[in-house]
Amino acid sequence: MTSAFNPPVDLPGNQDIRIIGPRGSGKTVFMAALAYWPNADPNSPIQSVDPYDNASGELIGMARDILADGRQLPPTDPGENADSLPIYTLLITLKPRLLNHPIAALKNKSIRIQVSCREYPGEILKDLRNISSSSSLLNSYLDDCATASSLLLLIDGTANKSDKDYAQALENLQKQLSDRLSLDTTRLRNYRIAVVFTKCEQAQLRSYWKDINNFVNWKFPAVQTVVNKWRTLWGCSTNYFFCSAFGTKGINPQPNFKINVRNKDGTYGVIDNPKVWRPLGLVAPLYWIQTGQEDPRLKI
Ligand SMILES: Nc1nc2c(ncn2[C@@H]2O[C@H](COP(=O)(O)OP(=O)(O)O)[C@@H](O)[C@H]2O)c(=O)[nH]1
Ligand SMILES: [Mg+2]
Repeated sequence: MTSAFNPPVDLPGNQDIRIIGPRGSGKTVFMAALAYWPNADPNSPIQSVDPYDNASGELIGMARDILADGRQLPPTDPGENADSLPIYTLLITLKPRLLNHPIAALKNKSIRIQVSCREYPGEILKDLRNISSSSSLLNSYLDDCATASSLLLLIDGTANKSDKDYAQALENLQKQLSDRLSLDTTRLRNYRIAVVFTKCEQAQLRSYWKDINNFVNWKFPAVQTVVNKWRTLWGCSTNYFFCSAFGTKGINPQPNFKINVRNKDGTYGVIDNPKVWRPLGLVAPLYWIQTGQEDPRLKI
């Protein structure tokens, strides 16, 4: 909670983010875990995450009633068009870091960012791969996406053999957005793309926590090539992150996760012990999208 006597400094700019990723990559769980922010660590640099609107209040309900009850969320309904999907707006309050926010730090003030996110259904990645048969629904998502200022691309880090499929979809996404934004070079340059690998509490990702570039190079080389090309063509910023909405548990940390299914698309299951549920790395990509800066305290 923020103090009424020493209100936080609001960082400028309200990034309008679109969340894109295959079905089951963890998009809704990411947003729900962020909004709910269970078992906040008093030593964490993140002071609080607060809903700003009714839609994000509903996310908290989903997290509390479904995830914290050890169940899976239903898939997101594709909706009639992009405008029928909710935009979730959250306020994230952080303890300042002298290096990034010297004035706030010296005044002992918190800093606050406001992020607005709209999640697209995973099906659009499939539609993007077969763009020739493009539907009016896909076009409505692409038109909406072109109005945003940044992308949060969520990929299940445990997925196998999906690299080329994702890369193909992302290449087409880049081309479609380029067609829609081609005259606006400032917009292109200011675009920020965060590629976030979810479910990183899983054993096969743990050894890469400190070496994400090596991970991307090894596991998602085609995605890496497309993202590099995208950055060069637009002159925009791109970055990679790991996160886990479920986190770990115990002194010798183990995934706080009970597995139901593992297949080539990824890993699916439920929270093992909701009482100690504490997400990892959810704020780092949003902070980077908002400020263009990295805060090492937020990274895992
Ligand atoms: N192991 C693990 N599984 C997760 C995590 N986040 C999501 N999942 C799993 O992925 C499934 C799909 O997540 P969801 O957010 O509904 O996917 P969406 O289709 O991208 O919105 C969930 O039901 C969980 O089983 C995570 O942090 N760790
Ligand atoms: Mg969803």
